[in-house]
Amino acid sequence: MPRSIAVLTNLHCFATEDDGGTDELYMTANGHRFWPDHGIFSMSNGEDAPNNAPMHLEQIIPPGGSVRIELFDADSPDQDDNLGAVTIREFDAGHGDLTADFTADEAHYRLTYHVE
Ligand SMILES: [Ca+2]
Ligand SMILES: [Ca+2]
Repeated sequence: MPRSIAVLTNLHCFATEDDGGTDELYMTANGHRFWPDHGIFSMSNGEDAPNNAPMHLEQIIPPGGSVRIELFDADSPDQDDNLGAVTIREFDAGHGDLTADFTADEAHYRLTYHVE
């Protein structure tokens, strides 16, 4: 069976969660932190991630399964904020670019992805 891969190609920030105007972000896939490679990535309103290079994050979708992507804003000493989740499935393949919004805690981020 050919395996399906979720490819995340952009994250756009419409509104940060933090009042200061910049969020300290990371993403998890099925509960495992995978982006960025180390630490956090900062974003402000109107920005796309990453700033310097095309985003191309691949996550293998288990056959018949799914990949759950969650976005977090790191806070200290408070607990990190979960900004929302998107579940990507095999049957999303062949539908071209898809988007999903993370909108928890009055934040607004849009993830662009496809399944190949
Ligand atoms: Ca926060
Ligand atoms: Ca923060």
